[in-house]
Amino acid sequence: MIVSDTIVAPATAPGRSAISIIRLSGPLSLHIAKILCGKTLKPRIATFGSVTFNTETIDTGIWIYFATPHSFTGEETVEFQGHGGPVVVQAILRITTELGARLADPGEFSQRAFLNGKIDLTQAEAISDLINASSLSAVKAANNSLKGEFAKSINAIVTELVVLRTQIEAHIDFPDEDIELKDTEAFSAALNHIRSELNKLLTSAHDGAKLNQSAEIVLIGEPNAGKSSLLNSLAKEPLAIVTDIPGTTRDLVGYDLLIDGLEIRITDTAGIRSTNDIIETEGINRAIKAMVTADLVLCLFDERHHLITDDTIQTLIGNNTNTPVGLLSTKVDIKQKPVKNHTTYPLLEISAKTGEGLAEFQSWLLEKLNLTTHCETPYLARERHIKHLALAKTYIDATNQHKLSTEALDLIAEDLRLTQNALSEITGAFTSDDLLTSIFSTFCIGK
Ligand SMILES: Nc1nc2c(ncn2[C@@H]2O[C@H](COP(=O)(O)OP(=O)(O)O)[C@@H](O)[C@H]2O)c(=O)[nH]1
Ligand SMILES: [Mg+2]
Repeated sequence: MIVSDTIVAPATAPGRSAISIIRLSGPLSLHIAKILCGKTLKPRIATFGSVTFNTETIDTGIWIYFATPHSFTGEETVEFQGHGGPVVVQAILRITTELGARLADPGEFSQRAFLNGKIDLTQAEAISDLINASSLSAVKAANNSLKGEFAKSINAIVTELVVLRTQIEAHIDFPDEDIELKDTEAFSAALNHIRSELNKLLTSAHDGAKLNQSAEIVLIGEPNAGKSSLLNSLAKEPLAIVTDIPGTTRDLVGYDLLIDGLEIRITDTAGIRSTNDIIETEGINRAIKAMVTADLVLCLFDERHHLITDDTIQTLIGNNTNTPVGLLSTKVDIKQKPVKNHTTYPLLEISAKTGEGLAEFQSWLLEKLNLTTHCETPYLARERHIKHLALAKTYIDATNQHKLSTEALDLIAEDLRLTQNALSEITGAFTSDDLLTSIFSTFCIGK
């Protein structure tokens, strides 16, 4: 157990809510809780009590004490579930810091859980991935990683590597001992097995990384094209002001659209046109900036007023973006005939007023974004994991360059060591001690 100071932080989101949870972790946690509630707290028992400091009661709620090491962080931990008012929460945080706690840094509870060996790095990352999951598939995959499935697959490969390294290093370090690589074929087979397991893991990590992606869509077009109406219709509430006065929308207005559990951020913007209005100009600049970082720009057109051509779209998006573009022909409810697509961009007809085309719009959107709502993958992987898995693959592949011979053992040993290091970086494990233990456990050291 790493001895550290006592940290405190609200565990619930800021703002007003029915309940908020404040969490203390570290050696002073129970001491601080006792001062505030004036009661003896028993581990894992919910105790009703107040937060009273200097005879003044700030809140009443439920106190729960988790004794070390049976807590999330492994340290002495206390949680207080109180009323969810920002002033109440701030007052409790201030009092606990007066009593010796320190405000926690972001992720510090999980970091302590990792440092105290309660979870490995992939599990710590999975906690954050679960919270930020943008689809049900991502939730499932993050839960698998949280259960330690990803680390288990990595550790299985590491175990195989350690066995091979033990054989090789023993031969290098104790050449006088009669330890030989008995069967080079078996050794090559073991290497091949590691290689294929690593390849499988890399493939599922690539799939898993896709789940970590979320998409951002920006609605642009001329004023009055129906951008804000579309946003409101998708959100089923009037988030953006809709009028028939051009230039109504100025600021960016966002909404997280859920399609089969997949979250897609849709941003309404100011209509793009020349204007002398300073505020509207700023709104247009924001729209242009949003286009650059978006995954898809949707150009909305009221076809009754404009023939849609590549030129008109280029005028709107200018040289501002390489982001893919799609076209939405709006107000289909008051159009005479179906729109003909004279452009090279994909086009869909919709009506924000009647909802026509909006169901199709959702699947069209997923297709244009190359997203799927049902991605079955065992793990939710991050770029960091892919980077280290790819590195591990490079090292294990490098062992292929050497013919298995006594002269090549040093080189193979080094490649295997680097492979293991790359994998251990993923789980955050410290490996050299493990390796020493493994090597000498097969020897009589007293000799
Ligand atoms: N008939 C019809 N009118 C619409 C539709 N969408 C928007 N409008 C009208 O078009 C005008 C401009 O809409 P708005 O959403 O503010 O356009 P924006 O400037 O692109 O955000 C408003 O009067 C809306 O009521 C639609 O699907 N059908
Ligand atoms: Mg608008």
